[in-house]
Amino acid sequence: MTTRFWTLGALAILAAIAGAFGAADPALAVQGYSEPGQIGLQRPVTEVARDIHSFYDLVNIIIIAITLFVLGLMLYVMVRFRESKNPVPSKTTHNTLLEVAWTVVPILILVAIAIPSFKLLMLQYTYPKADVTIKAIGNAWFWEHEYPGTTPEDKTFTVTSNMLSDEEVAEKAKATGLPVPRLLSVDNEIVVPVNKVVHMLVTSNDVIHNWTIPSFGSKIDAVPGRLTSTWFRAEEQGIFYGQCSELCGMNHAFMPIAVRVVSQDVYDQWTGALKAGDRKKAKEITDRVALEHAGVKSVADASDKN
Ligand SMILES: [Cu+2]
Repeated sequence: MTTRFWTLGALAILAAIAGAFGAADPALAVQGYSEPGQIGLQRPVTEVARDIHSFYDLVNIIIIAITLFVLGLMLYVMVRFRESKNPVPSKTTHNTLLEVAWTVVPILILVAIAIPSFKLLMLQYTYPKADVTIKAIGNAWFWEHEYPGTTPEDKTFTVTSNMLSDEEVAEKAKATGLPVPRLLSVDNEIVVPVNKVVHMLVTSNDVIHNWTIPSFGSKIDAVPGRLTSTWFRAEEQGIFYGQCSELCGMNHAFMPIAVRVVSQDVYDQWTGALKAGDRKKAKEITDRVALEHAGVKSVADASDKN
């Protein structure tokens, strides 16, 4: 009877937790940053990020099941074999069946974790052919992104992103009527085309930083004197944020990364403007797309909404 009670209780808790995982998704943010009160990880927009989420859920369910099973066993033993009810303890030392079971079952659990884990690693480290290659350079404390040209006419250009101060955030939010997340927004966003493979080559000018966009499932150390890399194929347009994820010094918390995912057409206009050295036009393009991504046609329209 006692065993049955604990089994049912454990199952009920597991079901509730599984329900919470499943139910968390629809309420999540439409943009690439975490919302106040959000449960779970940032919404994935790449295959790698989706696989990371499934793997995270799988491992969590296994961890919770093991923890509840062990808790149940301990409580059962404490009650069933307490001194007052069991004055003469058993002298049993070996039980072949039990010993085989507690060796084999953990092996099976590890195999069940290893298979999806290796599949995920394969996906993360098998680079599809690049449509766009960008070099990210970490600096204390801001990011530079270099878009290398492929021919002498195809000019290389660099986008330098600095975090917006609290005053700048307030100013921009007021001017555009759009959400401008604090500690994430930057002056110059980098732009990539939607549904295209982007190779991100990552390095640093000073100390170790880390380039990451959680919604892309990309995270890699930026090491001075070395080139590391990650790749992503964003399946949705919008703005996606990340923060330096390697403790790098005083302003570590203030060097965000902002990636704007746009159509190929807009991407070509933006790169065209920067190759021609017209930073003002490039900025106008990203400002215009920001309004479109927020579902408004113009600044006046955005102000109406507020
Ligand atoms: Cu850093």
